[in-house]
Amino acid sequence: MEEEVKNYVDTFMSTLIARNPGEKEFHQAVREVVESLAPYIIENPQLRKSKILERITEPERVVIFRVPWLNDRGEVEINRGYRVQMNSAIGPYKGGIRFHPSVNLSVLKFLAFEQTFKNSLTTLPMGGGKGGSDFNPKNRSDEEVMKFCQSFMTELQRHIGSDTDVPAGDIGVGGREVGYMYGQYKRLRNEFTGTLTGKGLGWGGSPLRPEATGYGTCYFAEAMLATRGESFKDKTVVISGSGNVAQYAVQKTLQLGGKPVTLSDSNGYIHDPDGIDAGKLQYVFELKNIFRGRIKEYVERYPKAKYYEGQKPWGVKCDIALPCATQNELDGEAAALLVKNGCKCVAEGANMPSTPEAIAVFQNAKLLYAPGKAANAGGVATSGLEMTQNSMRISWTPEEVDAKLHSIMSDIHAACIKYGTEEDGYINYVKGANIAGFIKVAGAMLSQGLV
Ligand code: NDP
Ligand code: 2IT
Repeated sequence: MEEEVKNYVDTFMSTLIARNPGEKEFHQAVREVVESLAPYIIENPQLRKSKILERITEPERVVIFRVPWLNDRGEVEINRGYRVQMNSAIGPYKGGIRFHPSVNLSVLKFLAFEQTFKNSLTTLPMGGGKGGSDFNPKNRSDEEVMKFCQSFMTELQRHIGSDTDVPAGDIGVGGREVGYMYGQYKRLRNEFTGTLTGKGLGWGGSPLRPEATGYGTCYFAEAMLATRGESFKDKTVVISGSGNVAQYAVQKTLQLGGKPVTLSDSNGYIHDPDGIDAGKLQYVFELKNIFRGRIKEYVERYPKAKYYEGQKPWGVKCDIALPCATQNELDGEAAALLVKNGCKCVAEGANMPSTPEAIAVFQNAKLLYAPGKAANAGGVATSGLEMTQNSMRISWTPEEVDAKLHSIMSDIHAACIKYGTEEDGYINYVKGANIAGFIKVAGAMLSQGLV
């Protein structure tokens, strides 16, 4: 069987790589899923004959477009816009928009692929999609960001809609960008519908959508820790990133009694041995969301903390690690350091932050390790709740949304246990999430015929 699985994976991957040359992030995301699913596919000839895995790795549609705009100096700038509509078997395409210079087709295909499984895990009816641009919003004025968002949406609006494809935020896209894009969408289409999520509270947004990814990641980690009779209480928590997901991961860590000690950005990390408490977090909210500053400024305000230029926080001794910045930010060496320093639990707030080598280190050490598609699904789940509220034209209270978010994260955790528990009792969350996410999408694809 082992030999058959290996052959299946090798053959599948060499065909996929030949069809999608150079797309290394996409290859990485697919390989992880195919390695989990191969035994299941081999046991189910119907899935193999229907080529479900070959179909699920081929986007239903990819749109690539020119985004021309004028900067504040009156110069013409050209960016490239994308929307990858990966899979609509169980609902309209759903997934964020990323604005970052590193955005390319490979990155967006990996994200849209992961999103398909993640959205299926939420139990809500959402297909998988992802979009974005190589536009860099850093050091741009509000006017420039608005002009870019308007030009981007002028093309994107043809391809999306509340029952077709519902974008949201991701790296570089928060409330400000969603606002500008929604305004332009509404103007061009003359309709006020739930076509984007992450909207402002006063105009169709859901309570707790900004908090949802970070909170959900902590709820998931809490459930993981509970399988070993542990909790966040008095645990030291290392967090990377300092954007939306990281900020609310800090907040929920504090509420659960943990001690967050790090934050980072692409330039370096800060370590605050006394802990980032609620007052310091308030400073971070303002620094990042209002002044759009850099995390190194934290040490000017709190001199007992230290800033480490050009480094990542994984060498800081901790009990729990929550990577909340970006893909491949935690490699095999970093994973080995975390294990050596006694870390017990890693839950991914970001998408694919751990390299395959890092995942192998965690799993060999029998650490509690959960991939982003399970642990960070609270963000898109709450987007799904925003879609429901928009369709019903009502608003739930923060307490109602929080209760639903909590219960969705518990259900995802239970699904991982069901499909991921190994013979020795170790919960392989990667396998659990991949199989549980796949079963629902594959079943829908089989029912809907060859489309
Ligand atoms: P933000 O743009 O709010 O913050 C991103 C953070 O990550 C910043 O601190 C940024 O630092 C850092 N970062 C980005 N790119 C890099 C890089 N190449 N190297 C090092 N650091 C980097 O984004 P979010 O917090 O929304 O997203 C963070 C992660 O969470 C992403 O992987 C995203 O896909 C994932 N995610 C987000 C969800 C959401 O609802 N927003 C939902 C589920 C997952 P810098 O300022 O230097 O760029
Ligand atoms: O990666 C993700 O799940 C997101 N960026 C959120 C997507 C969404 O539609 O809310």
